[in-house]
Amino acid sequence: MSANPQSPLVGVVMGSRSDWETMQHAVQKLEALGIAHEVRVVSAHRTPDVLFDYAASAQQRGLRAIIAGAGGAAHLPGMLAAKTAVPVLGVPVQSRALNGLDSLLSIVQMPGGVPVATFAIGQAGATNAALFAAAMLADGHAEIGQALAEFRQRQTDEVAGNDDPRR
Ligand code: RP5
Repeated sequence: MSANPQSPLVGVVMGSRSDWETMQHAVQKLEALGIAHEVRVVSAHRTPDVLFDYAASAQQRGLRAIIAGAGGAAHLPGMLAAKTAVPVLGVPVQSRALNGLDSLLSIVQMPGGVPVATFAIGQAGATNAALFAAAMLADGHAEIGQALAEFRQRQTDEVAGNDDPRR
């Protein structure tokens, strides 16, 4: 559940509670940028009916992006994309068996016609999915565009202000 009382613009879903360690980084970024969001565990394999209901109602509930993280045979992002026109941003969770290569390939190799925007494996992917959602929303939400611009400026300043690796 989102801490933000506004109607959620972004849904963050994951296939298992075990994905939270990765997906919390997407949520942290959404919170930092002041983007209203919700968080749910929705499993393509264990709760397929919940997945269908979630995807079928997403647009009408006002979601403008769904960030979906899953590991292993990671069907969740693709199945969501099959059932909603809301853009799906897929985050491959690092799996124990294959270090997330299985997750990455499961998410990125969608057949032509049902796109899932696929991000890096693990924390970087979760972070970037949230930043990408912010960029998508910036056009219609000036305050999100402003928060994103400020984040990027801080990031630039931090690197520029620490450019001698010996210090
Ligand atoms: C996937 O299986 C989940 O997305 C998770 O990454 C992986 C393992 O799930 P658990 O066995 O930890 O619940 O469905």
